[in-house]
Amino acid sequence: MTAISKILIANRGEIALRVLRACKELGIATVAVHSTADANAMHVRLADESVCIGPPPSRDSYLNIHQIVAACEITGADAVHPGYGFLSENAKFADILDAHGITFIGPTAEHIRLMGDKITAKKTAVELGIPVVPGSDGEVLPENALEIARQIGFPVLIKATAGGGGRGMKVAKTEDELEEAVSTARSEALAAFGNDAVYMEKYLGKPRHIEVQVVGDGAGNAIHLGERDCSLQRRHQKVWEEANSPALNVEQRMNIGQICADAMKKMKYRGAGTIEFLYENGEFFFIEMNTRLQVEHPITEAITGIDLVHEQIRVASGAGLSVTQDQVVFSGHAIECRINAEDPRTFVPSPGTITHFHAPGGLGVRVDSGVYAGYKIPPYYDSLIGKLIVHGRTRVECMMRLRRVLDEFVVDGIKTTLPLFQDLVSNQDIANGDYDIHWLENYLAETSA
Ligand code: MV4
Repeated sequence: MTAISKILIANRGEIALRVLRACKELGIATVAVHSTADANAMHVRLADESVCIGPPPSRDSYLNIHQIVAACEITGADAVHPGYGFLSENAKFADILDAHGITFIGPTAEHIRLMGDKITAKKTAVELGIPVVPGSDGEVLPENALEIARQIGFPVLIKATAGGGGRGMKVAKTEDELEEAVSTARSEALAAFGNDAVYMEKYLGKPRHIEVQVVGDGAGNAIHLGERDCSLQRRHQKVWEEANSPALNVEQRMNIGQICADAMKKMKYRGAGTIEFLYENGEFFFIEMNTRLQVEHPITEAITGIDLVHEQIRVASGAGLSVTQDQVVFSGHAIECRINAEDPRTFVPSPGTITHFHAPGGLGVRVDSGVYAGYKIPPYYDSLIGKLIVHGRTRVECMMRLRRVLDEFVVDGIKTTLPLFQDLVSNQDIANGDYDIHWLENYLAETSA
């Protein structure tokens, strides 16, 4: 056991607040770090202590490892929670903290590296008994691409091994398109990630994106907390997520969940993780694993009652998980809407001052946000300003509640994506849970003026 008494939160915005709340509940002291642009941010105000770590650009502040380590030394923080984004999946950061005797609240650097490289991630998934998308065994070179593609069968998808999150992918529908797809994917991968290695998969045409939440204690015990359906996205940015997936029944949920939990036990995974699948015609295909807390974790918390950040802190300190798989009870349905400071049709960012802010309330409503009336949204960071999470006993009740809650939500002075959710909550396909990963982009194209 490595007791944790002070946590430095290496993040900003709603997730910094989210982590801070968990620390307070556990009686752990908190240190906020911030750029000069975030001096007035809520996470700074609510933390026990704060340290300014640099100028507005992320690379000089929230991504500046040396400044963050220095802030730990100055304040005597014994652990760091990285939130999501920024340094949350940076293996070098985990190594450096380790070398300084500071606990990284997350998996081992080795596991971060393993899953960061998409070819080794997929190989590992196969070894652990997780079903994967049919594809190349490893790297694909221009000279062997055609042979591999013929074995897989067209259409195929070329992906960057250093990629993830959809960057650097190219589809080849036929043999004629293959050579160009491979060479463009390789040069884009080199430019974006400094690594031109690519691999190949069977291209799935109309899948859903379903991900399984896992938590492990690093000593061979692990559980799953069900799945989230994140199919509603635009340009690889999730917009609306729900738990459970409207596409799965209890048996499918427990089956894929058990496969994931068993895999995490075998690898002795520590911390929270998400195993991402494409789901088509009743089958799951692993694509990637995220070794961090995710933006949409609150919908899992809503249906399980389990605080994922509490669990992360527990396992980081060696205290083990607070529940066994048998004690996990899934209850009802939850939906998260990501509220971005963006035009709801064009998604152009809309920074500026919030003049009025009223968050909705009532049974089954959670708002995670760091903004307030009078707050000026800086232009330097992600446009997520809050998350609305609604829970109901059934999906129908959840949707009815969401409609009511959206009417109550007021954010004035800037544009937000709230009007988009007003449209979605009244849409028939959404009501039926009948959507795939392309649904939202098609809907936006069809309904644009
Ligand atoms: C795919 C795919 C179809 N077939 N792989 C995009 C993000 C990255 N994590 C994987 N992605 C995809 N991989 C095969 N073999 C389609 C996508 C994809 C996608 C996946 C999840 C959510 C939204 C998406 C939007 C476009 C493409």
